[in-house]
Amino acid sequence: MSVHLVNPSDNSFGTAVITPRWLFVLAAATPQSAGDPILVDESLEQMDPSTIQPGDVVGVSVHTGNALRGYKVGRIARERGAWVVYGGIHATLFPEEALEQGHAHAVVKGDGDLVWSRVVADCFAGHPEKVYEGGRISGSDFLPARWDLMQPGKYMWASLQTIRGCPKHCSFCSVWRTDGQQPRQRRFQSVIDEIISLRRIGFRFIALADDNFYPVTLTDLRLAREQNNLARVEELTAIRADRFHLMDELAKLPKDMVFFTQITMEAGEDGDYLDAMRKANIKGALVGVEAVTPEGLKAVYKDWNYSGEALAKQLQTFKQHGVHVLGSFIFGLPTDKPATFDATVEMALKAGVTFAQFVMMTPFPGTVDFGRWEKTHAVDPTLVGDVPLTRYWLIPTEVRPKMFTPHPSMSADEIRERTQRVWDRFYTLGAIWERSACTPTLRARIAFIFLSKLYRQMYAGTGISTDSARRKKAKKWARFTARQCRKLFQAKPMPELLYPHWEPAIAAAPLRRPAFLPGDGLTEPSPFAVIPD
Ligand code: B12
Ligand code: SF4
Repeated sequence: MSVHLVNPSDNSFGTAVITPRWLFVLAAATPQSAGDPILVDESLEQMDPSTIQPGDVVGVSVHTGNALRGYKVGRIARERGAWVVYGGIHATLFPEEALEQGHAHAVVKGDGDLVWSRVVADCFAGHPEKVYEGGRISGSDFLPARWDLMQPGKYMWASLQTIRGCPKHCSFCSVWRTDGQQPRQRRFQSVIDEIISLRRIGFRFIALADDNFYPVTLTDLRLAREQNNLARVEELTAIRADRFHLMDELAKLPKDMVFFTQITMEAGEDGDYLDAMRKANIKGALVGVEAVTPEGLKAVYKDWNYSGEALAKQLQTFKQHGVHVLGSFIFGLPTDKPATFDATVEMALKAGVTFAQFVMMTPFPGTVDFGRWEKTHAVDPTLVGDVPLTRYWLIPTEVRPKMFTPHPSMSADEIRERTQRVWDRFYTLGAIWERSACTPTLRARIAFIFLSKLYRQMYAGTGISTDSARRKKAKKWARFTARQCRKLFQAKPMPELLYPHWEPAIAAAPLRRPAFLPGDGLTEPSPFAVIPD
């Protein structure tokens, strides 16, 4: 009996930009008695149903965007006699739906790191529970991933998590509700060990798949001091100190490493933090700009963000400190007007952001926006076929609308077309070439151009376009570019790189080390050894 873990996707490119981290973390959480799990990432290639045998356990992860494909995977697996278990953000929010539509035997809500071994054991024993509460585990329980099970040569960037949760409460985001507002920091020793295991096998580009890499702002600290809340000051100071400690350790890693993370704009006020990021080789960050006007920011509960001239200045500060910005902008907010599109792209160009994404307002389940929108459909629900629009992820992709919430003055098509034009304008070859001047070598400049074009095709060309011919062309192009890009990201493996010796005094709990790579000639602890304090 085997354990299979499937990352569902309708689009298989043969190569992927970022590793789906859950796959390799759940692999680490799979009990040794079950043997090595079989990992299938459908963004590379589709699952082969014939590999599934009766009595196997098939774990499927679903977020809202891939739920429909995920449910199909589960149904196929169940037909073949396997135990089917769902997890991930969407299954956490809609366990009943996964049971019904995905023919699940069980659903895991929340974090899988600790609970998964029990689920597998229950399935093999023939009596899984319907719903398991994985909960929000503490940072010291985050598992390092089983990178030794990754298909070689398929991914450009590895992904790694240093923190979960976000103290903010943006209206379009579910993270603060599902992962919680209390930041849960992983122990830096465990982070560094895992990075070393990745560098050893030739990964030097790593995405820090964190909700918010800047959990404590200077304003948070100032307010706590002004309120004379000493306990809070102490708590915030400790979280902040831990971040700096992590960055100090990152700075000691091989100099060719490149990290990328997600952060709030307030970090722009914190020169010390940005400098530490730069020293730690965190060379880029996704910054949620969302809207360029005060009204737009208010609409998404993000009025602590800057707008206008101050916004351009704030974003430029990142660059001045050596941290490149991937600006993320949302279109389709009720406050948007036709002029907003040009104003946004002009702001993105003026602020000198290195990359930008322009996403269309989507009410994701678990968000404040979704709750409001769902209420408006309570009495007279709109149906597409027999599926309510408020369950849009269950509508077949060919007929699924591209926008769901009506805009007060623009049609969905107008917003989509204007958004497409904004992508086109930001990613003209001339504009990319100009931005690529930030790279040190010609090779890096070429990599930058390829990556910009790939990003544009993968996210805009295959996503917001309603024209199926254009979508098909974009997919073909993205597949080709992805292959070329991957080569540019390859690095020479460094099997000689040693794990640091961590002083037991620093370690508060047993430290799990990532699996070492067989044949690297180094005497290292056995895979997943628990190192005693
Ligand atoms: C890193 C990240 C990305 C990266 C990398 C994606 C990748 N290839 O991995 C990038 C930047 C590319 C990205 C893109 C997008 N993302 Co994103 N992303 C994240 C982020 C910050 C972390 C994900 C991660 O790797 N976590 C680390 C792993 C270990 O945690 P995990 O996936 O939650 O898995 C744990 C549990 O959920 C559970 N689990 C998960 N699967 C399973 C399966 C089983 C069987 C079991 C038992 C348990 C289990 O156990 C795991 C270990 O504890 C999350 C935020 C979040 N908190 O989830 C958003 C998030 C997943 N993204 C989100 C969105 C909306 C997007 C985009 C649509 C954004 C956009 N508009 O373009 C795109 C979609 C891309 C795509 N087609 O998939 C939303 C999803 C909302 C939803 N309801 O689906 C999230 C939740 C953020 C948010 N703001 O709300 N994303
Ligand atoms: S959008 Fe970013 S800042 Fe806002 S709640 Fe989500 S993770 Fe936090």
